[in-house]
Amino acid sequence: MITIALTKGRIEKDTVKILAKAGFDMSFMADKGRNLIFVDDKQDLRFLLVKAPDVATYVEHGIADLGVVGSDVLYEHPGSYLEMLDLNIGLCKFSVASIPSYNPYDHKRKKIATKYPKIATDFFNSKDEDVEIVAIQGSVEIAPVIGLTDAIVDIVETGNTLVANGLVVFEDIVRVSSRLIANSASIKQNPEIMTLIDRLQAVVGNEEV
Ligand code: PRT
Ligand code: MG
Repeated sequence: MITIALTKGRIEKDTVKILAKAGFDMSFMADKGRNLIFVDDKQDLRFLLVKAPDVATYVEHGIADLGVVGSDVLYEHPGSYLEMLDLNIGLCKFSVASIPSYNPYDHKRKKIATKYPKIATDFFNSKDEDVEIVAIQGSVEIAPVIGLTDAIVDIVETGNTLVANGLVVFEDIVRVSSRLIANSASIKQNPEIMTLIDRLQAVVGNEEV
């Protein structure tokens, strides 16, 4: 039995599509209801639907052999799992955004609101810019509007959320996509896991990252 932890939510559908394209019968997940564990004895597969940061936790502890999770989450929660494939889904980017009148050069020590303190800190440090991070749990977009911070670091996909809140992108930080991660002991113990990864790689068509 191979266990795969999937990020519940917006990247779930595309992940299931990739698995179906790779030849797995995913119909057992069609009627999800409130189920969080799906077992298919015929294909010897088990799926866990969990919150994004927990995907890495299940894989690290070897409860899941494989996991699918955004690179944003992996960056923020580094751990002892192997990154096997870029699945090229869940595409978005990290950007620095603020109100249009914001001038980055006005602020010697920038105050930045974000749900992603590590990526924000590393980005400004890499540019030798002095930064104060204000960790926010959500609705980050309002922070520069109401004057809590000078700008934000957040995920941007279509840009609609920024526009709706009167913000513009000042700088892009890095591309974000969903990755296939693996437990290293699982890979050594069960050769069928590598076979499964090869099948997924044939669908997404890229080299190991
Ligand atoms: O939202 P929730 O708390 O339920 O869970 P989550 O954020 O952990 O999961 P989910 O399903 O929202 O996101 C899962 C993964 O999808 C993330 O880890 C990213 O890798 C990827 N992804 C792709 C996105 C987006 N696109 C995205 N647009 N994650 C979040 N967003 C949010 C973003 O935070 C911002 O608020 O959408 C808003 C911006 O979208 P646009 O289109 O208006 O620019
Ligand atoms: Mg979300």
